[in-house]
Amino acid sequence: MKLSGVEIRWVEMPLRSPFRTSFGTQTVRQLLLLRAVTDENEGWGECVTMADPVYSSEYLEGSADVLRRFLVPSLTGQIDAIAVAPRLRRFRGHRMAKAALEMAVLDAELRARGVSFGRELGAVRDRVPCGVSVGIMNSIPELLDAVDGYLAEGYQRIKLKIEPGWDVAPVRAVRERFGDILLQVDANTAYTLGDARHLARLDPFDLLLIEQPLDEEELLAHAELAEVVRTPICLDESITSASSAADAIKLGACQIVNIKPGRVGGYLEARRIHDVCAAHNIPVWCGGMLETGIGRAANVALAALPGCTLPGDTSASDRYYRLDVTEPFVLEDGHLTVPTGPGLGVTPLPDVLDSLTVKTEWIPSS
Ligand code: NPG
Repeated sequence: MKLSGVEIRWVEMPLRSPFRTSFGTQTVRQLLLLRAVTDENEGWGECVTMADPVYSSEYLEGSADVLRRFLVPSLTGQIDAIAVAPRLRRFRGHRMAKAALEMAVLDAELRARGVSFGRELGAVRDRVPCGVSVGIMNSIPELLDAVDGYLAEGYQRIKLKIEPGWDVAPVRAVRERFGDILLQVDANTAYTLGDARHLARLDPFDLLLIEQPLDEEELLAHAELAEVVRTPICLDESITSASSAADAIKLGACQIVNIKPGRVGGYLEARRIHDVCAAHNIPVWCGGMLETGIGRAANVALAALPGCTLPGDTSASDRYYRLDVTEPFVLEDGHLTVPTGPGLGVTPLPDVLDSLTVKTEWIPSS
């Protein structure tokens, strides 16, 4: 396959309600959609970087810049998806930008071959149970209302965003009100090892896991924390590759892993992490980064792999957006259906995409 170039679209998607985490409040999701044009087919990719470098060091304009100046121009001559990561390896970091480019090439390739993402990645389910991530709220009654609504919609698991000052009380309130639901928390690195005893106060609430309590570089500290808290520790930000996953497991820094394809450089590396974890009996689940229907389609395929034994942050389109760029993903009986069409199995609706696009740029590959 030969890549002629990539069209980047800057897309702005208003959120239905503000989404607050320990790293800030989102009201609009700004992201990049990529359309790879090859001599065989076109493919779509989604770059999940945020506008500001607050979740990781990557940010939207940085991703656009590295795609324009280094990544896309490296994909000259014959190329297939498996060769994308090795070609881009000499450029350090920028995993979300690399993931988006590999995803677009993989989509083009799979569409040409008539194979779905799910089949290519090794999906074993035709639908996946879905969890929902609930942001930090202004008050406990507001939180309880939100959780009540999501449970009524059928979500199978609730994840509460926490930070110092918003942790034990909201968890207790949700547990007391809703009883024996699947419940977990996500700290997005908001704590230090000095908070270990405080975090152990979450133990009585039988959480599925506590996600990324400490800084992303603190693998050893996570292992020490695991000696103090009984709640299983899940890593997100710390896991950037199959090799870092293997290290974290060996060190005892995590008992569960959140896989986000953007964070780890693409769906092919995501599958390797899945395989490493499966080999060590470490459960994994598919994280989310407020994707459009494009990223969601691929995430749902990943979530259907055999080792994804916990519900993912694979919510329906209407959790975040009134208008998605594709046909919306709709929750049915707490599940989303894994697309079966070639490639992602979904494409952007041209008029909707145009209405959400604020800028477009063509980057030739040579
Ligand atoms: O359902 O897509 C979703 C969002 C799940 O909470 C969620 N994502 O820290 O995991 C996270 C958080 C996030 C969102 C991180 C956007 C980065 C960007």
